[in-house]
Amino acid sequence: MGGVALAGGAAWWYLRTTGEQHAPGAAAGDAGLFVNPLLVPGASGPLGVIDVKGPLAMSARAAQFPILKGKPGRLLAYQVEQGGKSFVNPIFRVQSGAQFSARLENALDEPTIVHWHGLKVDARNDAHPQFQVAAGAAYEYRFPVANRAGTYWYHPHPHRLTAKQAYLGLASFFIVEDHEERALQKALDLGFGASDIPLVIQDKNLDSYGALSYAPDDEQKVNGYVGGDLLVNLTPRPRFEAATRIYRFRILNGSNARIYRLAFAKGGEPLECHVIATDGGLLESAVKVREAFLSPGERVEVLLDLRSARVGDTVWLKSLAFDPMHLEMEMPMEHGAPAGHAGMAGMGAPGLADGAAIDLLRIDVARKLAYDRPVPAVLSRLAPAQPGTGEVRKFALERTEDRWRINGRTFETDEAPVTVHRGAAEVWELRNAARSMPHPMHLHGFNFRVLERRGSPAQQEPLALNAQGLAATDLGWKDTVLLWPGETVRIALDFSHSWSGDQTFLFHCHNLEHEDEGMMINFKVQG
Ligand SMILES: [Cu+2]
Repeated sequence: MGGVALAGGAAWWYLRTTGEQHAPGAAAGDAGLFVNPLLVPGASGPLGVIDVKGPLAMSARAAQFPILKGKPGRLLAYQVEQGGKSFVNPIFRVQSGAQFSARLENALDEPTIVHWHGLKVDARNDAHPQFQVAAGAAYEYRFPVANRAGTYWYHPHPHRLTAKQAYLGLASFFIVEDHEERALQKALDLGFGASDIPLVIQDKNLDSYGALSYAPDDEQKVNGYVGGDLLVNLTPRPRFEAATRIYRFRILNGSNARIYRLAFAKGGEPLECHVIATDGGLLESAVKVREAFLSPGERVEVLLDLRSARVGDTVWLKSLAFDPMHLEMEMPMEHGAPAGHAGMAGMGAPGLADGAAIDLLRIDVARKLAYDRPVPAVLSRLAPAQPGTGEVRKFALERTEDRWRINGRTFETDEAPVTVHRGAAEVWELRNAARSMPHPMHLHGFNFRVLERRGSPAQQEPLALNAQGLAATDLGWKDTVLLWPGETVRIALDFSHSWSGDQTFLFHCHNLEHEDEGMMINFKVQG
């Protein structure tokens, strides 16, 4: 990489991690080590907020970022210089209906392209690998923000380099606002970065210099690359000081392959929270849950009610232990279950296996606040999902001949195995093989509704809220849906759009190693 240390902010980043201690992993039980102030969005610097009002100039480049105190950590980042301020992986905040335009300069030493994850854009703006930008070249994005309010995000999508570049740091949020969103902010007195906090959860492997290393072996390419160092907003073992009020957390799983079983807990007891939004924005009303699975690429927004907490209380955001279901290899059956699969799942991440219990964020209730805002009864006038009367198209997810495949296929840049008609309403039935792995399936260009989830494993089934088997994270508008081994999920899609000409988009697994290894197909929207 062409080494470019970012001017200005470095000293502040060192300050941020004062008191930081490094220990391998963040396995549950290291409570005393959570002393690093959580990085929250500010007016500049890493995850600084840019209220987008005009054309942007951004670059993808190598940057210095000491994730660990005193270590010259390096990563890849998006950088924007604007109004005398320097932004690293800036959070773009945009009003629904506004025009978005950005010039991407590729200052990496390999191709890249930005994918606006969840946004309804045409193919040219969507980061199909055919548009990827050579090292040293630039690309112009220009599109109207057609989405409703929601927590979207952006990350690289170059051919077979997505996993590496996203892992090395290229990712941030794209927040869309509209009148329903503003009403919620007003009702709950939310302030972005103060009481309305985006959290990107990523698992990395840091070397002794505090640098990220991405070197999956063949087995990690099959399973996905999981790391032993958990970061929330690039902060290891983070701590957040809260008041006695309602907080909104917009949680993004920005990991390459690790799934989280998210839960809040106080004194070892699970706490209820309210799910208010999923990938594509607000639900009609809040849904109380005690846990939720979040797979790579998915977002879930929750309200955590600390009104009745006491000063001195500590609440944890955790990932509870679960079965990672790495069943892709035939193994001897013992006691009716495949023997030892939970053990093999941890290879490559000593001490922090996929599915292990993890402490993610320590929330210390530090001050009393007079706050009496209730959770609004109605969040959004969200239309119910249509039952899905269109053509049913079937997609089989399985591993054959040593590759993860969609309907037997792996990715070919210039082939489109699926053609749909512009304006068509369709139902897609996604079926994950019994001997498989979890696959978070992501659709570009359009959002969808989840109609039903069948054949769920024992750890997913109790989360179902209705007869269709849907969990809270299946509600509302989605762009990524998790399929456990043995599950069949039906989604409803509407291929209406306002662009001219044929459009080719991607449908792929968001386990980024699976994606780069070819678990991806083109679909063409004709007309
Ligand atoms: Cu996959």
